[in-house]
Amino acid sequence: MYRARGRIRRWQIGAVAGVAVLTVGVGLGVASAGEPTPTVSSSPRQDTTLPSAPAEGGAAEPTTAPTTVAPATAAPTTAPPAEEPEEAPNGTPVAVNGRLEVCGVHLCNAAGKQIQLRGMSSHGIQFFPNCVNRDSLGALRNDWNADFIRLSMYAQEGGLETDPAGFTAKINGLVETAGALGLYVIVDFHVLTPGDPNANTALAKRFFADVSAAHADKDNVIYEIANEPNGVSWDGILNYANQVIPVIRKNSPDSVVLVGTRGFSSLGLTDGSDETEIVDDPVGFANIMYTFHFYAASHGADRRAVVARAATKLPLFVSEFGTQTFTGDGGNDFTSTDAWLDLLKANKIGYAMWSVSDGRETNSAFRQGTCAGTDYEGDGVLTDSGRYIRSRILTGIGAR
Ligand code: IDC
Repeated sequence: MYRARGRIRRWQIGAVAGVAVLTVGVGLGVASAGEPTPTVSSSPRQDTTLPSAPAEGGAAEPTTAPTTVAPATAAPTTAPPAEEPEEAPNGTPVAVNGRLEVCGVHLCNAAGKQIQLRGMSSHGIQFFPNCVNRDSLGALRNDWNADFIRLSMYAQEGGLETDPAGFTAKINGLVETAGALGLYVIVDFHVLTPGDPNANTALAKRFFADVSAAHADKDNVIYEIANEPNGVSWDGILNYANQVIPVIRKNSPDSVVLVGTRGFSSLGLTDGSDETEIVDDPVGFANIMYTFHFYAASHGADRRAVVARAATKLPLFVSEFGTQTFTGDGGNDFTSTDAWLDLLKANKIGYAMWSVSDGRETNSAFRQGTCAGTDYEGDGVLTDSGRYIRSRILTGIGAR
């Protein structure tokens, strides 16, 4: 279990490079979705150091900048071997921030400080089974300075329903891999078609019972119970949430849970509604956040105004956005995306871009063919949207 060991200062990063961690190999040459062949290894592996701090506002500010990057061959000197596999590596997002909690309309770290988590969403795990692995997650952490990965487990379209045991094992392995790297994970139950999550309640209960049992005492797991409800009322979403959340909370009582909103997680806007239906009738559990999704070439200033207003009343999390139209393809609109990310930064709303994949659509952050290899670092493997979001996550200030 990857528990945070408390608040680690940025300048301590590098002191314990080369720790032994329990790693679960996944996505290594797995040819078809649903047939994961995780290999567990307890052999020490080198953990590279981080270039800078994780979640904005989360790390204690250093009094001195990190000075050295430990060589890849550095041996651990101070780490207690028996305990190390249970700890997030020093300086990583989970080590720095620990267990998260919803505080008012924000997300707070274990020290009670408001933080904005910045990360990436996978594409459908069944569509790109090889793109999320230790190498790509290592690049997200080390080379992008990302705080988390969202694992999109489609219910349909060749996803979970076709092989519940296999896909659940795959997700569990990836949660372990992310935890060993000190990354947070959003486990996304990706409902899309059909849009009424009540059509998938039994599958969701089983999935979340298994996943939350496997990771009950970890600090790094966030649960997203319904990606984009559509064609369903807020009452219908509440009905589903009231059945699924207790399943998760039975195993992991303090976990943060993200709830999809009406109209493809538009806070109801796509259906001609807005956030007031949620404010008037919120989910009746603690540590809940509501998701809002945008695709920057389709959604502009009018929706930003609603999000700015809703952010004063509801804990929001942008668990998915794109730089293109809602088709996930076509030209990128980086001007609109800039405006969105500035709004999210101003309100400390966490975000994940769709997607960690190497397909033909413009949402793919990696160039075609990247996921067949092991090299995910630098600009060279990235598409236009990939270069853009890496820069935004790295700086957090709008430069690119
Ligand atoms: C898209 C994928 C595309 C896939 C389609 C249907 O990019 O390859 O064929 O889903 O599975 C969403 C959804 C997300 C969509 C994405 C882009 O959450 O699954 O991915 N999008 O269309 N909501 C708005 C946009």
